[in-house]
Amino acid sequence: MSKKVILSGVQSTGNLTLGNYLGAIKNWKKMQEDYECHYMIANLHTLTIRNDPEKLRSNTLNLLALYIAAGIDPEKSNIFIQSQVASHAELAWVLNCFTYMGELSRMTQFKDKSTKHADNINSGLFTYPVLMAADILLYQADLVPVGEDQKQHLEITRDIAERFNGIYGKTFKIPEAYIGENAARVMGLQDPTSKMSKSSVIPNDSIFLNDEPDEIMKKFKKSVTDSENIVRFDVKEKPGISNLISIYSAITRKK
Ligand code: ATP
Ligand code: LTN
Repeated sequence: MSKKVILSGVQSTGNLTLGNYLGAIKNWKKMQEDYECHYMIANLHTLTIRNDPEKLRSNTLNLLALYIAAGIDPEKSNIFIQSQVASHAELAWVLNCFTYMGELSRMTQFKDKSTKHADNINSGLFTYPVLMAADILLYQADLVPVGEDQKQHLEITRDIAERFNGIYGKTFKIPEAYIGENAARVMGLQDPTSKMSKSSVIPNDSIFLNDEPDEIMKKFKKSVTDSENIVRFDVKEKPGISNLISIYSAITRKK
């Protein structure tokens, strides 16, 4: 029986965070043992924000090095740079013609990013999920390992594929999101109500994979908790403590 196909990617917007690692890349590593895996550096997706060309080039190669350092083995998995495979952008155009403005305007990432980059709400930011759908459908992927924040993008990918198949006959495999049970959504250490992200502008909010160990300890020690003198898991009432417990559990594999 042929192996199931996996495709995933990370935007080359900077250093990887602990959130990227626990939410996505840790699962990629496990999957490469049993599946046909394609792991992409999503550098076209980063064009939705303004980039310095030199910085983008070095971030792209940096991310490649981080994939390998995180255990993605180029002998077992296909690692590639999105912009070097022209069919991603080509299929994105075709799929754009099968995607409705209404469904794109419901995407929470679009809403978040257009608030953050209010001076540059370009149409790439709006059609971002269509390029992501092209990435996935091009490889006839069965499973897409991502963090929880990408679930909505997987749903729209399935809707686009089903719509296309409904009109022209079975063309695309309908992919499924693979979301790990632990740490699918790591929150910021300073603002535990929003997700930890590479592009966070809040100092000490994100742990980066290439932070020095004592810097990591300092960030954890400074993390925002609450005034109650008790450690208990309660995401609503105690988001800071609950986030620290989830991170601890994901790293030590203790439940
Ligand atoms: P940016 O800040 O540039 O938007 P990001 O840190 O949100 O970047 P992405 O490149 O958008 O990272 O995401 C790469 C992968 O990491 C995706 O699968 C995403 O779901 C996952 N991921 C990102 N942040 C987290 C998080 N805080 N917790 C769990 N998974 C995450
Ligand atoms: N949008 C994703 C990155 C990404 C991706 C993909 C993930 C681009 N193309 C295809 C999975 C499959 C994000 O994490 N922000």
